[in-house]
Amino acid sequence: MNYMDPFNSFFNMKELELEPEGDLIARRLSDMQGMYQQEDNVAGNPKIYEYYNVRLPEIPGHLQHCVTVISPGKIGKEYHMTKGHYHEVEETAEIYFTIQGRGKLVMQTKEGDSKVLDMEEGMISYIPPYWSHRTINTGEEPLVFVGVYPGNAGHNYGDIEERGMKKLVVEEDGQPKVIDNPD
Ligand code: S6P
Ligand code: ZN
Repeated sequence: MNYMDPFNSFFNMKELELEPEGDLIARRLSDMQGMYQQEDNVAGNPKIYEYYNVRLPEIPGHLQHCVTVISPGKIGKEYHMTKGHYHEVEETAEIYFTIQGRGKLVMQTKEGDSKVLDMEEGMISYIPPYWSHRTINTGEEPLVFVGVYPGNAGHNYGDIEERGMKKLVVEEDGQPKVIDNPD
């Protein structure tokens, strides 16, 4: 039997960096074209979020885990958010553990049901099989959370890239509000 050695990763809460780094993926506004309602007239190409994947085999039995950091800010009225995805293997679930900041977790099924959960320090959110998921930073500091999901889950971005999500999170009178997507 070829055993993998157990190992630790360390998330540096001051630098907001994973050690050792693993795979670091940064998403800027240009990586999310068409996902925000008002993306024109935004100065520059702001970094919206980044996430660190611990490198693991993409096979059943393993548990992928990664840390996402969404910077605070808005594009038009919409708060900074992730692209959102279904898992390629749709019957795989995920757990998000929020370690800093405040936000919303928007989920949707292919039948069109939507659910929105609050994210705040200490919250453990369960994303059951079949629900697509997107996270939104509604606070003034970085929103930081750990995601844990099956090794073979994979990611399907296409559906949300093409059709968006039914619920948007916008700022109204200084407060986050969940609204229906007008498109
Ligand atoms: C992976 C998990 C997260 C996201 C990350 C970025 O299954 O849900 O690690 O990958 O939050 O979001 P997205 O939608 O760009 O992958
Ligand atoms: Zn996921």
